[in-house]
Amino acid sequence: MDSAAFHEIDSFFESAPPLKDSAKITDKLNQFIQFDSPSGEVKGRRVVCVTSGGTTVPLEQRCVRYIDNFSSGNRGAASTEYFIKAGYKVIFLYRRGTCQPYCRSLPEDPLLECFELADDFNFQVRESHSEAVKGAIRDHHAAVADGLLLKLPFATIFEYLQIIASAMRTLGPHAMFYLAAAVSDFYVPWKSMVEHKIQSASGPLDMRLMQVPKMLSVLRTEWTPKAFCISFKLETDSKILLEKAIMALKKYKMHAVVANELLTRKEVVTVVTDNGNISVHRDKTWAGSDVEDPLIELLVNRHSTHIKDPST
Ligand code: PAZ
Repeated sequence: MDSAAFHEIDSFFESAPPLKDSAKITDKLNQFIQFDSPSGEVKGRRVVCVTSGGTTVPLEQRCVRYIDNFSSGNRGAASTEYFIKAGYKVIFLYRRGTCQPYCRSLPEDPLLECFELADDFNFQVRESHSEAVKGAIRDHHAAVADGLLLKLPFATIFEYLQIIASAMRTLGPHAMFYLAAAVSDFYVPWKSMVEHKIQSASGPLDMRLMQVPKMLSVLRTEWTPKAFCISFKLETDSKILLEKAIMALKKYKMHAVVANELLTRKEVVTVVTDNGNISVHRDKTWAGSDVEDPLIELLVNRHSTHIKDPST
């Protein structure tokens, strides 16, 4: 990376609003990494940082309006469940309000739809949702109690990149980064952002957005050179998808780039690597299947190879 790129990254962090609860987040990360499960099995486990959901770009410091990035968080939540099943500790860095691990089979408003009043004082789970609710509570509690799941929320691009920079510094060579979040490409620097709500009486809005500095190179080469890094590439135009993914693989020296199209992202993804591309499909013979199941299996195997020989 050239010095101009470092300078851009430094000025992004210097001009960002301070991360609320920064010390608490660092403490949580440290405790999570060092935690041994009651059964004593966790020590030396692999760790993955799964990012999920879209980052926002505030347009005002006292933010009323913002630009958003599409991502329901389903990919990140599903992948987290499969990583935990494969024995990983997962730092789930998610956009507030998006899909959560173990809650994918619950309805959109679980509190109101899964529960009913038994009488004036008590409530109970509706029979129709009892298996889904029991499963979600059991699996989620087990993952947290065993020290396998840490959830950290973000909303803005500033929070996302600041938390990721702290997570990087906590993790060692057995770590994986699985960067499924949809991250803003453009932003308004905090110092040039108006404080109060933009007024419509002033006529059409004319606004200049800066490019968010690309952090993937610095992640690979400076922050965690030994970690296994997977980034994602989303496009709506199938004609440019693979070309863009291959470009990202080479430019940012990723170990793999998962390429997906908006409309088919739940059915098929292409894992782009230096040794060729692999299409991963959802198993259509089973209604409850998802593409994250075979995808995580493939990436866990690749991570094992990387741990044995980090130069691969
Ligand atoms: O969150 P979701 O399940 O609705 O979608 C997942 C996804 C399409 C956001 C993800 O697979 C992805 O491609 N993330 C990177 C997006 C990007 O290119 O910025």
